[in-house]
Amino acid sequence: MALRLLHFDACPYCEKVRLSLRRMGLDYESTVIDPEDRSAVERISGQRLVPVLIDDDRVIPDSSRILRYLVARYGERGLLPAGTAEQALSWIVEDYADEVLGPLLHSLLRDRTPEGEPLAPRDRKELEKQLEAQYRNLEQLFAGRTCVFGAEPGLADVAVFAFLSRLARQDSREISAGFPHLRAWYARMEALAAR
Ligand SMILES: N[C@@H](CCC(=O)N[C@@H](CS)C(=O)NCC(=O)O)C(=O)O
Repeated sequence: MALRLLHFDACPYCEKVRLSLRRMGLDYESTVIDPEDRSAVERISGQRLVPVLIDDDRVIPDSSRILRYLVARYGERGLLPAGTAEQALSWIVEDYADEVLGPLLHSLLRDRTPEGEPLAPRDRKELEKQLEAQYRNLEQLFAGRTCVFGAEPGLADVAVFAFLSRLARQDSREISAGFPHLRAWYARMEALAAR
C-alpha cells in the first residue's frame, strides 16, 4: 500500500480526508500543493481541485469519492458506525457538510456571494442567521450525543468539523458559549485533529 495525498492546509475538503485517514489509521505520503499553482494537480489528475488521492496506479479526485474508495478498499476501520441505517446517515451528513456548511462558510469567509460578488450587509446578516441556525441544530444534536453516532468520532463528525474549524482557523471565530454541547464536541474533535 502506498497512499499519497495532494492537498493544502486551509482546504476543508482536504481536512476531511486527512482526519478520515487518521481515524482509519492509514499512513500516507503528503504532497502539499501551492493553492496558486495547480500544475502538478492538473498533470496528475486531469483537473485542478484538491484533494486528490493516489493509491499505486489509481488517481482519485474529490473528497467524497476518496472516502468511499478508502472504505471500499481498506474497510471501515472505525470511520463508519455499525448499523446500515447509521452508515447511510453518515454519508448524508457528509453531503450536508459539503453542500450546506461548505458554501455558507466559504461565502462568510470570503465576504462574497457564491457567484463571487461582494456580500451586501443585508446578505451577510442573512448568512450569519443561517450559520446560527446550523449551530442551534448541532447544539441540540450534541446535547444528546457524544458524537454524531456512538462514542467515537466517525465520518459524520469529521465532515462537520472539517468545515466548522475553518471559521476558527481563518477568522479566529469561536463557537459562542451559548452552544456548550457543540463547544464540548468541538474540543473533542480538536483533540483528534491534534493527535
Ligand atoms: N467537490 C470537491 C471540492 C474540492 C474543492 O473545492 N477544493 C478547493 C480547495 S478547498 C480547490 O481546490 N479549489 C480550487 C479552485 O476552485 O480552483 C471535493 O469534495 O473534493
